[in-house]
Amino acid sequence: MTEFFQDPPRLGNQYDDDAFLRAYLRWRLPANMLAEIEPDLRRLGHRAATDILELGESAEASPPRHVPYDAWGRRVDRIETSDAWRELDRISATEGIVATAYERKHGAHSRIDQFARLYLFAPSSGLYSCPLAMTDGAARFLEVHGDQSVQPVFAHLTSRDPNEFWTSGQWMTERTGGSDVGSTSTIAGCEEGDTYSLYGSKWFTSATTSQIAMTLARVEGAPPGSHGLSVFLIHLRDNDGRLRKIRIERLKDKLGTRALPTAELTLDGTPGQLVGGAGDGVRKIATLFNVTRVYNAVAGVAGMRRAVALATDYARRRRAFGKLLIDHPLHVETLADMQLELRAAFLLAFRVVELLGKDECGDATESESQLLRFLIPVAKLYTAKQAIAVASEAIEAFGGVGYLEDTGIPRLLRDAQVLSIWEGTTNILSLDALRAMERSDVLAEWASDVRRRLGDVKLAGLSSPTEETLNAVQRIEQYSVRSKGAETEFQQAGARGLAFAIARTEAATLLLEHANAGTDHGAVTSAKRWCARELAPLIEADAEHRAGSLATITEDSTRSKTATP
Ligand code: MFK
Repeated sequence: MTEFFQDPPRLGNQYDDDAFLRAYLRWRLPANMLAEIEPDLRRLGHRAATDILELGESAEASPPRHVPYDAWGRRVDRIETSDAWRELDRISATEGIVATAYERKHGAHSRIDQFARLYLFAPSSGLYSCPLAMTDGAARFLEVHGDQSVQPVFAHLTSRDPNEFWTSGQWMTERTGGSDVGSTSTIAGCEEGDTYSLYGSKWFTSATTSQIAMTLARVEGAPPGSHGLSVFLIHLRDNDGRLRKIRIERLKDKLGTRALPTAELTLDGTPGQLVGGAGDGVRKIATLFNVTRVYNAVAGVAGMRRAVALATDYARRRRAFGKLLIDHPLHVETLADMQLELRAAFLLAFRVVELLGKDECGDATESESQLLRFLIPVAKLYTAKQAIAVASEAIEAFGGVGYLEDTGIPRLLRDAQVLSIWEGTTNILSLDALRAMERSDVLAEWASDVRRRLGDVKLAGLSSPTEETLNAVQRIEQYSVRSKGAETEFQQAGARGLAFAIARTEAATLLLEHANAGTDHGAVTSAKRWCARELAPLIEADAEHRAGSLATITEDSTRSKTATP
């Protein structure tokens, strides 16, 4: 009798195998630019399935370790990382994952090139994409708010030379929380000129092995709240490699992102350079976190792509009930739903990437800059939630082995779960989008932008989904008018529903535009399926049932209290 052993899923070249990515790039990039960058993307696609993947897995298997003291009792606070983690740093530099954006070789399109690289790199990188996000955000912050004195730091952050390349941390979260940043309690005392000494605790600091970090602190005597905060640049170590008055309390024990050294720190007189002048720290550091939020969105869709690639390959190997999974209609339907979610989220994330590229190169109109500000939280919150849903579905597509740690598959979900938490949770970002709508006429800008783009969709067969999308825009506007006339509590309670409705409608528009462009034969089916399924309920039903939410929660928790023995 021959024993049965199931074949594991395999990954091929992640550029060549990704027809949708290639169709998108053909659609959005000039042919000569694509021809120029394609060899790099193809090489990275190969590496994402070979050496980078191995390094990412190795980094995951050898998580960072905090060594507080040396053998002789001296406090050293070393964070030991694996060789693999350090090699991923070098590869990030040589592959230009950050640098490509700042070389701006292809003007505004450079961001598309760069984020396509990140898309290929991220899901194999053991979360090295996280320090890169902070690094890119810091580079952009220094470019916008820094003066000549920070130019050498900027050059390190955007270098392709692995011996020169630096990464940056972003330290915003304190024990008071990662959301309510205005309550930051770190104090900065002025020493001389722009040099300050920082005192405080940072509760979650990612990438603590970086060379620099950007952080928030309140200059002594500055007013409370976010306007009283300022942004500081910290060089973590002195010339001998010792931390500069920074104590590492511990590394965090996390659900996922285990290769990533996330630490809890005390700043005890740490020297920091004030950048961008005193005050309005949250507004200034938004330049940084808007970039990291775009990374979050692209890393989210990259994770979805990995989940879909693995589940689809497996469906071609796994037999059950006498045939391959790929021959079971219901399984195919599930895979198609995952693929559709991926397409929609991908286009939403890359819409923001395109706007970011234009904005940075001075090519964006005022309206496009406003749309960028508005769509970043929308894209971040939507892609994060969908990445979790798709990762969960992928695990189920594997059955029991999908639940086993040594297959590597559970990591898809553990690493996806953080996407909706860090860089602004779903609710915080929904409220952020709501505030953007309150402070400007961005909703009207968005609606007229969508209508204009839908006006260009002419392909036969797309008229009905185009009508559905136009109708969705109208319903969002009507809801918004009603909401504006209602109590603040009603508006805030509906912010998530509104943000999701906008995300789904923007995605519908992008799917229709993509189908209309004719670079991908599956695009028409995707656009029709999306519009039929995602635009019907939208937000009205959500609003109707909201009134009783608090009463229901209060009643249920009262009941559970009385039920407790
Ligand atoms: C989960 C653990 C895993 C381990 C990893 C750890 C990694 C650690 C990394 C982290 O720390 S993740 C946590 C990151 N935290 C955030 O991303 C912040 C989330 N909170 C928000 O985004 C809040 O909305 C915000 C802090 C901005 C609210 O603060 P305020 O002071 O109540 O907001 P306000 O008054 O709306 O904004 C102040 C100014 O900033 C305004 O400008 P003006 O002063 O000119 O009026 C805003 O317009 C501006 N602003 C706010 N959000 C903006 C923005 N500008 C542009 N884009 C935005 N998104």
